[in-house]
Amino acid sequence: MGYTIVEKIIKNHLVCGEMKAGSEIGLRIDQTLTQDATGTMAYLQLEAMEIERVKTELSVAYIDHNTLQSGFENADDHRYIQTVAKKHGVRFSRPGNGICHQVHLERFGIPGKTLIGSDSHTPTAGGIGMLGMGAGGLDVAVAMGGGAYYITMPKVIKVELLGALSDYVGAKDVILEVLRQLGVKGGVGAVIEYAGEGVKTLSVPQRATITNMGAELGATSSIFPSDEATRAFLKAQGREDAYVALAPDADAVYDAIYTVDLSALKPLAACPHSPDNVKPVSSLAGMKIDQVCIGSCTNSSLADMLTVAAMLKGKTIHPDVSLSISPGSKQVYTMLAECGALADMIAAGARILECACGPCIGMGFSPKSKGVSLRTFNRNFLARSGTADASVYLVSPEVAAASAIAGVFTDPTTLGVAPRVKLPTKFTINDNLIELPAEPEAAKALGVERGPNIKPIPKGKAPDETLSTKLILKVGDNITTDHIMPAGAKILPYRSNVPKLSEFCFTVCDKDFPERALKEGGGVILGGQNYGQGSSREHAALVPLYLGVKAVIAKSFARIHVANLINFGIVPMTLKDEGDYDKISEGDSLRIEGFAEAIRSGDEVTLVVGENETRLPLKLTLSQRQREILLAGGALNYAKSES
Ligand code: MIC
Ligand code: SF4
Repeated sequence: MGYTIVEKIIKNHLVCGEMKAGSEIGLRIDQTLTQDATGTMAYLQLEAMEIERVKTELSVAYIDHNTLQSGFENADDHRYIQTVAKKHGVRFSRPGNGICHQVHLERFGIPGKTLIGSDSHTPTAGGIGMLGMGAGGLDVAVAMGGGAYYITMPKVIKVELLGALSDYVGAKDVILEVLRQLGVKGGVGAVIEYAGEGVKTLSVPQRATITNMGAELGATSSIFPSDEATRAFLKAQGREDAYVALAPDADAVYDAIYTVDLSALKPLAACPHSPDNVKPVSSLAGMKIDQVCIGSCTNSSLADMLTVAAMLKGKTIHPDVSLSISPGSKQVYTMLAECGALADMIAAGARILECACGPCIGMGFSPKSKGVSLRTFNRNFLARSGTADASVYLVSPEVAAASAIAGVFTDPTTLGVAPRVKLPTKFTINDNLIELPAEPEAAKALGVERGPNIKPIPKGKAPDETLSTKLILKVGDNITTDHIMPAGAKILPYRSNVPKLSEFCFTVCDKDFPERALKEGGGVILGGQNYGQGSSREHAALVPLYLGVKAVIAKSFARIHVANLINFGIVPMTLKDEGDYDKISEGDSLRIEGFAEAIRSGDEVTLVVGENETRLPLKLTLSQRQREILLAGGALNYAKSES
């Protein structure tokens, strides 16, 4: 039986476990990346584990998220990351160099290698045939120290692409179509492997748009073959030597197969407040809009920007629309300036932002009250834009540009012939904003700068023999990490300050939660399906830990979040019978006898609820390694006890 691309890469990097779907495997990690909003924690953990020098082939620390410096906090964090990176062997991508995933694709991604990043959109690298996975900062720190990264051996889902895209239909529409077919839980436990004749019609940046938003399917990763288009991209980046061909064996077996006919696709939009709430743009045409934002790690490549510039050229955006454009990297920005496209954008009235995450993570550009905002981004979760009652639609750059001009939702296929954008055979290369680490000997003498915003990381405790506590919060299905630990310009500066950050925990759902949790001395949270989907932010586990949360019970969990919970000693349990969800109410007393014992070796516990002592079975789905981490009170304690 032949191998899929995913299996080939896993086989080459397997350090332990069996390649059997569903069992835990450990992988050797070739490259890591961090960004600033999760990076401070990752490096604090690297220091706590006393890792002097990273052991990966390449590790890069990017500054791209917290770039709105309205106080000292973000600047202090940037400086901490810069100095800690220099000392420990990590390259440092300075603010202004661009969004981590875009820059990594351009300058560092290598087909066939493994990459983990403290950011859920790390699978962007799948566009170049790399197995990129999002992970919590602690797991990234462990990988930097040469440790394995543990995942559940994924299923492999094939998405067969047929035909070629027509005018004004983009890569964004491909992934929106996949999201429409599979939904935000459709990729859980799987890697999506793209195949078929349509693949060769897509460039690497287009492929990266598709793999980027695989995160929104809940997938472990997404990947494209490495072929002549990959070679051409690498060559244009002056890195042809990094090219290797990658294709599945002819007799590779997939767990499921979906098909997307590129030639039949029409422009699509993900409607509020979920990336899988997909409708044809034609059905929304004419709806008045207030704001358009173009950029983010999903759609900020040179080709995307040149297309937008060509559509805006000689036009003025509608008077009722505010348009922001953030190019994905310094390379893209520079090339837009060099060819004059930037001038066309400016002339049309676009508000040009720096090359960073910006509005995507709520760093400015929040829409007006009840505003309708069209964004080329990847997430439209409730309140993520910073305006809770805004309606955010996710669209392609083509739809975004057409609508910005018209002032209403516009299907660009009604505009006639699309502009033809010609991509350069050579990108402008200037890596002067990537700082190299110090040589090992010199590094020893270097200090690390820590601003007053950087507070110690809360530590987990070993579980009690009997868990006796209360249900302090009950939430529904598809709770995102943006609900658990909101981001945005006002909150992100406290990513290194867990006590302060805790004041915002779950406030999107329940503004009294932090106070109640502290008053109750912690407790248990109950969630529905896919609890913790979205970002890799380990703050969504660290902060509940700080507030005293001991366990989370849910119908099911999202992959990265459940790993983060375990890393910080919070016990994830699932309802054996999903119908039992209705039998537990907020405020109920909860008791689990033999709690620690079950973590040691059991697969099931009995939850005793309320005064009536209703008994409900819960499942513990844990590997031996995860059991040991939980018993140690989290991965940091575990790592210490191992060394
Ligand atoms: C996001 O898109 O939500 C983020 C911000 O990039 C996160 C990381 C974070 O919370 O810092 C992600 O996707 O992992
Ligand atoms: Fe940044 Fe947005 Fe991409 Fe997250 S999704 S890495 S915030 S651009």
